[in-house]
Amino acid sequence: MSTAAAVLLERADRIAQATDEAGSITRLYGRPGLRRARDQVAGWMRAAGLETRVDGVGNLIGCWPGEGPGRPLVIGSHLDTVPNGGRYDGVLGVLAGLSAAERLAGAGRRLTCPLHVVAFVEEEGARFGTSFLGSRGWLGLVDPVDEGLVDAGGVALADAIAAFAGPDRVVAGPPADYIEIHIEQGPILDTAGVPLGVVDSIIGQTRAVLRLDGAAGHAGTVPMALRRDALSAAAEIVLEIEQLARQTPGLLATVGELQVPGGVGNVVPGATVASLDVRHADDDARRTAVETIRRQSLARAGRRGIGLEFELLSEVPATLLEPRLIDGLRRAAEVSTGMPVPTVSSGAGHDAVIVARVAPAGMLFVRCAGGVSHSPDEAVSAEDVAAALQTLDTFLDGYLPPT
Ligand code: HGY
Ligand code: MN
Ligand code: MN
Repeated sequence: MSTAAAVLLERADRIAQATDEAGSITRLYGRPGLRRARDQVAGWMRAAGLETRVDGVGNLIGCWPGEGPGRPLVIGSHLDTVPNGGRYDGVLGVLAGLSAAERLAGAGRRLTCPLHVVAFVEEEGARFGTSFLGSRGWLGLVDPVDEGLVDAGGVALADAIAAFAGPDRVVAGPPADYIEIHIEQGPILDTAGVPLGVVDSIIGQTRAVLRLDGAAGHAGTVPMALRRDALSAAAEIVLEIEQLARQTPGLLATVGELQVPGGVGNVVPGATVASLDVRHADDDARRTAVETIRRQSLARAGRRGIGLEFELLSEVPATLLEPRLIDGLRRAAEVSTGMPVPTVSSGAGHDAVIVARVAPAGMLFVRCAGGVSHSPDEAVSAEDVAAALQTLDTFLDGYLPPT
């Protein structure tokens, strides 16, 4: 399996070259870098003997037929990245599925059901703010609200979908089972000194945007007492959000983007736009925190005479994965590695949260160095990748026809 792991890592390096920004790994929905990555993976799928198609939002699906018809076993993850992201977030899962399909096809072996390897093309939500567009689109769950979204350049999501979609408008039905292999993106496995873990739950998340509307003015003539400085207000709000999260057990709240549209050094900021990402293992606690943030931010802006629009972009509930698949992956990992296989709750969101709405979903985590992710420093070892591939093959034995 070490050869297959080496091939996977070499392919991940090739995909890392498919980027929208030279010098970084940046593949946003609908952009040329993602198209190149999708084409590259499609080529490897076809070379392996899989039939490929691109669906109505642009996801790539590679199909290996089963002994019989029926709902497929799907192995999937995403090809898009955050800006300046890492080379394994999402890509590892797509390439692991491809690798397993390659071995089956190479041996002329078929599972009892079809095997589909799916490369989702929008999980991060980096361009339009709404996450899991790929897996939601794959299942026909894109709602009209999404399509009204526009990116920073004013391009409507509906237009971006039309330009990136394939000719195939078929929406996937619920798979028989869904498996996603993903780097842990956290320190648990690295700290425990083990290569693999299984995921039992994925915490819920809310994404929102706060738009503050103050008054632009000349930096040299508007007295401090008369200003309606939208950036100073946003700064207070960001610190208040951080304080709430620090004081609330289990709450994670992040303002990852803070923009001053058209901001320049000698103008009092008249407007700011802030992103908001709120997560908690308990949905009620998360929703309460979002409402507290909304109320506190409105009050804070109001005291400064500044308007605030608080727009909810997306909400994904905390998700429990399928016990049968958790056990199956754990057994396969224990057999393959002879090491303990911890059970991990994921703070990161994954396409599995969407697929779990309609089908049994399971996730296998792979150790990443220091738990670092969403960074060019993301790293996995060839040994751990080999362990994951061996685990996947062992797990797939359960889908082979009885001999
Ligand atoms: O934001 C997340 O949790 C995932 O990386 N999209
Ligand atoms: Mn990610
Ligand atoms: Mn990911």
